[in-house]
Parts: sequence; C-alpha cells; structure tokens
Amino acid sequence: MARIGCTHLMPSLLSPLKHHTSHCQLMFGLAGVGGTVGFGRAKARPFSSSRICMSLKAGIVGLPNVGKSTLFNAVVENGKAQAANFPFCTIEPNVGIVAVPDPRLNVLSDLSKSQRAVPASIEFVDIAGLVKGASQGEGLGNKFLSHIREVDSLLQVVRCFEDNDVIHVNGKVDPRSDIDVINLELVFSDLDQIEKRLDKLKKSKGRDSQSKVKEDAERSALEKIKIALLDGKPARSVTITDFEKEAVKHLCLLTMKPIIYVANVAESEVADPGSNPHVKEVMGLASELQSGLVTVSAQVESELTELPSEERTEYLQSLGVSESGLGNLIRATYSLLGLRTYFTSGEKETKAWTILAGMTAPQAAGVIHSDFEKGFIRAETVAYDDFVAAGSLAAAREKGVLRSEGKEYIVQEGDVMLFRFNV
Ligand SMILES: Nc1nc2c(ncn2[C@@H]2O[C@H](COP(=O)(O)OP(=O)(O)O)[C@@H](O)[C@H]2O)c(=O)[nH]1
Ligand SMILES: [Mg+2]
Repeated sequence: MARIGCTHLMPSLLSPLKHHTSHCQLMFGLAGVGGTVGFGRAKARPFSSSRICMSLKAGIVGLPNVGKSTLFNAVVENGKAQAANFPFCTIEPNVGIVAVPDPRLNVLSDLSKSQRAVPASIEFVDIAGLVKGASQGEGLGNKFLSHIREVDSLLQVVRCFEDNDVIHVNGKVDPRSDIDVINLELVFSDLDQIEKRLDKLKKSKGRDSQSKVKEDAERSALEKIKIALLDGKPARSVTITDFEKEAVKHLCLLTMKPIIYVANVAESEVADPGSNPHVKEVMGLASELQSGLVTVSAQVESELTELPSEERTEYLQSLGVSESGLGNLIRATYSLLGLRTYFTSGEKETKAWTILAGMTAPQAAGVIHSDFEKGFIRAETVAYDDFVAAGSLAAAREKGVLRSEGKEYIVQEGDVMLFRFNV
C-alpha cells in the first residue's frame, strides 16, 4: 500500500533500525571513501547507500609506545562521558564508537523541543603491531597491514613527548624517522600489491571494450602510482583522473588513504605545541606527504577522562587551554574523510546524519533507510542558519525559506531535511 510519510512522523518505519542503533549511523554506503569496498562484497557503485554497507573507520597507527592506546582509550572514555543518550560502545577491546561533537545539534534539538539529540559518529580502531619490516612479515606483519586495509582513514600517532621512563623503540624521539618507517612499510605493501596486479593485467585481454577501457585506466594509474611509490611517496600524492581513481579503488591501497598525523606532546606543551621542535618537524612532513596534522597530549586526555567534569575545566585552565583536544581530533578526522552532516529534527529526536560530499537528496535519505531512497518523492529542506533564524520548521515554511527539492538536489552541509517518500 502506498503511503506518504516523513521521517520523524514514522517511528514504526525507523524501529527496525533500533536493535543496532549503536552501529546504524556507520553502516551506510560510502563507496566514494575507498575503504573496504571491493573486498569480495558488492561492486563499487558510487554512493549507492542501499547496496553497500561499510563502517566508517579511522585506524590509529604508529610505532609501539607512542601513545596509541592511551589516545584510543581517552577517545572512547570521553565519548562515553559526553553523551548519556548515545549508545557508545566498545565493539572489541580495540574498536570503539564515538560521537562527532557538533554544537548545532543541541541548538536544533532545543528549537524542536526534541526528546533526544543523536550525534553523528565515527568508529576508531587501535591498530597495534607496526614495526619496521612489517611488510616483510616482521611483528604482526601482514595481519597488521590487513587491518589497515579495512579502515577509511589513518591517524598516525607520532611521539613528540620526551619521557625517559617510556622507552622509544628506536632509542630516541625522532618523528621524521618514525614517520618514514611507517610510510615505507605502507609503500612497500602497496608496491607489492601493484606489481602483482600489473602482472595480472598484462595477461588479461579484457572481456569487452568497456572492461578494456577500464583496465587501461587502471594500468595507467598504477604505472604512475608505482613511480611515486618507488620514490617513497604515497599514492595519494599522485594526480590521476577520477576515472583512474575509480579503476584502482578496488585495490584499497594503503597509501591512498587519507592520513592525519597526531603529534603527541607533553602535558607542559599543550598550550603552545608549536614551541616543540618535533612538532615543527611533523608539520613540515605533513605538508610534504599531503596529510593533516593535529596536536594532542594523550596523557592529558587520558587524565581528563578520569576527572569529574567540574575539575576538568580547572585542570585545562592550569594547562593554559580552554578545551580538550579530542573534539578537534574527531572533527579533523570527519572533515578529512570528505564527510558532511545533515539533520532531521522533530519532537521525537534531532539527529545528525553523515553523508559524503556530493550526495543527492535520495542518497542522503537512503542513509536513514533504504526505503527512503527507493521511494523518494521530494525533500523539504532548509539551511541550518535559516532554520535557526526562523525558529521552527513551521516558521521556516511560512517565511518561504523551506524549499521543496527533487531527486537531483545535492544536499548541503547543515541542511535540515524532511523526506517525502512512498513505501
Ligand atoms: N609522558 C607521556 N607519556 C605518555 C604519553 N602518551 C602515552 N604515554 C605513555 O607511554 C606509554 C605507552 O603508551 P601506549 O598508549 O600504551 O602506547 P602504544 O604502544 O602506542 O599503544 C604508556 O606508559 C603511557 O602512559 C604522553 O603524552 N606523555
Ligand atoms: Mg597499544
């Protein structure tokens, strides 16, 4: 039976998602991000939210003893403490889900008098075991690399704090060498994979003209990437066409993944991390290797999670800063992945939904439920600022700032949306 509905008036439709709410925001089609797509799952069909299911994962990597687990635990503990309503969880000891802090969420939630506010989320994975020689099977070797293959972006913790009580695997704090070691392991692993793939492509004749064109694009992209890798440069630094990008996506190259360097500084340096020469060095490397940079003190973040909230502010002030560095880290990860947020807002709940930049209204609707995408009719949408200025959806409608958009509409950052669909 056909019926017209809109998201927050249809709790019955949303209820099938309830049993895995902790995960549902993460399990949507992100074919464009280039993570696990192509691992014997559905073929990459860009942005088809109903077909591809993958988690949005950020992997924490780095040499031993740089503060990965300290940071991971702080991120997860902080997440648990921040939002009582949000079903945070640690899926496995090294996998946790955290909310993406977004001040707009509470503003909307207050305006709509929502019963609850649900933030967007990201999954963090503490990937242990990278040592020099991993690509040749040292340490956890290939197992480690396969964990990296499954994440969408990398956070490499780089030790910038001096502490004689904490052993450094190479004897001294040396961010350049640490970054080189990890970069090279990833480069070696990609090179190995590319060689094998090029060999295979050499033998392949291509089933038809279409697959031939694709294989040619893949071959040409891989040749270009190989040259960069041989020079120690990551695949993401190579300029290739969108078509070529699509053709090599199935390989999930490790050095194609976006990476943020997390410079882990001492407690005494959080107020002015730029004064630490190691941080300066990481800054230079970050731009050389096309990656982002965030400074944080894992130790401070870990201590903060153990303090009652009134003492947290005091502690932060004593360090000369106003807020914890985790929000910054989480936001940076989110934006690095090319993600955007839109909202649904009603009496039942106000919720932030994660989409990829460039998604259309039906695709964005499909993130909530595949039926919303299939039965999409129109979307009523209003920009966040216009919604706030109007004060409510009804007022926005009266003022004429609530627009009716069709299938081609590209959802904009901060849109507040109401979907009309047929089921
Ligand atoms: N002084 C100082 N010690 C830290 C900091 N971050 C981590 N550590 C310590 O370094 C050691 C190794 O940290 P851990 O998080 O287990 O490193 P992982 O091997 O990278 O997971 C632990 O004893 C931590 O307490 C920091 O920012 N400052
Ligand atoms: Mg660890």
